[in-house]
Amino acid sequence: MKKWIMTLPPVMAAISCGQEARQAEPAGQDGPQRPNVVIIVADDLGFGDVSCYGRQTMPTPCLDSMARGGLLFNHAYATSATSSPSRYALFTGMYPWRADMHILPGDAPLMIPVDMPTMPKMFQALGYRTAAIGKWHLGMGDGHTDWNQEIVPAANTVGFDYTNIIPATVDRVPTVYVENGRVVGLDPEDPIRVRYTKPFPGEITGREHPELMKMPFHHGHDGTIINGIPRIGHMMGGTAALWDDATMADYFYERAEAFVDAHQDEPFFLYYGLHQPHVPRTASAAYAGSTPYGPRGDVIAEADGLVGRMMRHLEALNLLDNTLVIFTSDNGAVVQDGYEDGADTLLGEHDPNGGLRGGKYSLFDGGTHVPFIAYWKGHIQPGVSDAWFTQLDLYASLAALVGGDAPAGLDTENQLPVLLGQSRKGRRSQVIEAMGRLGYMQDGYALLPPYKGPERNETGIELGNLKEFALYNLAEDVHQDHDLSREEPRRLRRLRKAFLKATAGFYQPAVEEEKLQ
Ligand code: NG6
Ligand code: CA
Repeated sequence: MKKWIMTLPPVMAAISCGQEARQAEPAGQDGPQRPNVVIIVADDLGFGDVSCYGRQTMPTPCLDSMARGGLLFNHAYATSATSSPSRYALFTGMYPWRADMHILPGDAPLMIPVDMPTMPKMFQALGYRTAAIGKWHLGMGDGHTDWNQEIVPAANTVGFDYTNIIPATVDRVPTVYVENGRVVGLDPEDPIRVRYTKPFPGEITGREHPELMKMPFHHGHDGTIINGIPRIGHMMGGTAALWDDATMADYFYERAEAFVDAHQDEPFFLYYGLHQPHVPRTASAAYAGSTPYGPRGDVIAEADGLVGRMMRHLEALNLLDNTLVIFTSDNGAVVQDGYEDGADTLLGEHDPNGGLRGGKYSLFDGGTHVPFIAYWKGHIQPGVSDAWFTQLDLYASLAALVGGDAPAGLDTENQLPVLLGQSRKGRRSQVIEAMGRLGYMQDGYALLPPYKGPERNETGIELGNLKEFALYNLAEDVHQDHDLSREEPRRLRRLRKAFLKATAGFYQPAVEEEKLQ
């Protein structure tokens, strides 16, 4: 049985990122107290999609370089197997299921109340300049947004001085950039209308005009066709403001770099949400066709290149030893997520979830077990950590780092020594969430409660809807093949009790109550 302890692969001679992360010196006591913090979150990038985790099928030279100079986490988790809940937890330090978070449509209201404590507000309170650039997916406005006016409340109210974001996902309308609560490039003579209920009269949809699609849909995604790509939802107008899918990577990178440039002399916090490799996958000209994996591979190469560019830029500004850079993904990988882009047929030997069971949407480990690298030159000793770390803890951990405040009562815990590689004793337990279903992990074991529902969804991913409580030893059984619930009844009882306590009232039993005793 494959253990989940992995080592860094040797430097791949043939593939270079153009930047070799320098060896960090041991963490010093008198380092900067207010380092810049950059959190880069990829969208649907799997544990196996990053080659420093040991698989060479999908080369990611820049991430590998970052990992060689930083700390590579073997057991890092998102709270959720989809984007909106996962990002909610990252920013608020609260479990997303407490707020009934789910995948949001593009016209959803802002889901983080304006008076809620957040990680970016914590940075702001200390005088940091803060920005959110790229994928957002936490809603904006009050739920009755007029996209032609200033959007109130804007994403800025979460704690960002500057925002330049896409409202939801690349496959959802409105397909426009929103900068500080205003649609970028909007022509008032051509107002935008958005709705998710039904098509507008005269709208060109994928369902009615498949002949106009450059990228056909496989499931869902039969709404408005924009740039030849059918999306989820319905949109009219706003032609001048529509984003160009193929230049989105550069658009956001340039804003991220400009933000860093503008604030290089003061502490800054940058959340940079990469839109790759979420569907629809449309690589920029420099990466289109650059891998044998079709658009999915191309946009992973692109995302990797963007990380490399950012690292090189920080190095050029001489900021690497004063900037903690974190790279991770919002949830596990999915291959076929709604478009006919060849990702499934071109996969070959590549396993995007790196041997984990399930993937995006799943309660199995592939849903929430994500790539995670922490890099801080001179402060984080390069290496590999087997400690268990969750994105939920970034809020309290970073607050501890910079002397900020994470109020009591949040779910986030201070795990700074783990994040910095000074302790290998990670978090002991975490609730996981996948499409509204809850699971639990404790001391290297995963508990999957029974749930009604299909075994797989349209993506082909196993969702983890089991008939009875199942128990897996993640350390011994990476792929969760052996349910230990009968062999270890006492442990099962213990975890079930802890799970019910941790989720008090939120778990909806799918089996009769007496079976839970
Ligand atoms: C699903 C979409 C999927 C993706 C996902 C959100 C369909 C059939 N599927 O509803 O394509 O957009 O939502 O992904 O429409 S996430 O990573 O942002 O959570
Ligand atoms: Ca995602």
